[in-house]
Amino acid sequence: MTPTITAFERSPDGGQGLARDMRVRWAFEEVGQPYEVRLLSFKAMKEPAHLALHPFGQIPTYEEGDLALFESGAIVFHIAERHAGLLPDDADARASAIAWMFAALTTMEPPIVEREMALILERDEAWHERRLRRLEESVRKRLGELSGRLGDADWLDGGFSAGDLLMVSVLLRLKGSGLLEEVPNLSALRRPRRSPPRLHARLRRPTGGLHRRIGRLTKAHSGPGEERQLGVAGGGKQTLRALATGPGPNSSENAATGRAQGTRTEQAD
Ligand SMILES: N[C@@H](CCC(=O)N[C@@H](CS)C(=O)NCC(=O)O)C(=O)O
Repeated sequence: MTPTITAFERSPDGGQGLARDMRVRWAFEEVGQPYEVRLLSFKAMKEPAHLALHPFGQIPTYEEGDLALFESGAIVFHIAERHAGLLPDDADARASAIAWMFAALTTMEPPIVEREMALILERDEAWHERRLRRLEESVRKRLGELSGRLGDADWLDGGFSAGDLLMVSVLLRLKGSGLLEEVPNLSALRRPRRSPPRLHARLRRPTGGLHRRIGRLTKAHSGPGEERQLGVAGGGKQTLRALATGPGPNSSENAATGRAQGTRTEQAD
């Protein structure tokens, strides 16, 4: 059965792909699992039908048969458990990758989101500048610590995992802040691409290409040619490459086969 997730009908980020459905879409793309997206208005998110799926009236949710999940981390974890490619088989390495998933969501994301919220909600307050500086220091501290641990490694702990995926999706929220660019091994937004790709390469590609691609997934689809499954044939890294740089020879983007993903129910965000 094809899982269905929910996403904003009209995303507050104007289609930059910063909402939390993006990490779930990315996980699906990595493992080559087709999925469908149901777009919701803010009103619909607070109505009983959606509250039955998500107690806090938010996105994303995940439905597959009788299973309904909420919390983007739990959804990515579920996908990673059901498919190869996002968590190592070795028990210790798997536990460590899961620790990085938690680190992304409970250590890195909160100060980043708090800063974002201050920018959105507190701009007119007399104390805004002072608080913003303090919040930015909290973000800088965490970025510095993360940077120290990553060092020169490709990924946070061994090979690419759901921990890296969530970490990147969280760090992307700093896009445009300038904070990420202060940390060379995390940002490298202007660095030449390295091979093999490092974590910062993932950061660069999503901001340059993946975001646009994800943004396209949430735009109104105008014709049958747009009804396609992105990247499913390519598998993990090829999928991301396909998403980031355009359809490659192995990408199913041109194949127009399989079920519609990013269906006609999706509208501009
Ligand atoms: N911890 C939750 C947070 C979910 C969340 O904050 N979703 C946002 C979109 S990124 C949302 O639905 N906001 C609308 C609202 O809270 O009313 C997760 O990771 O899924």
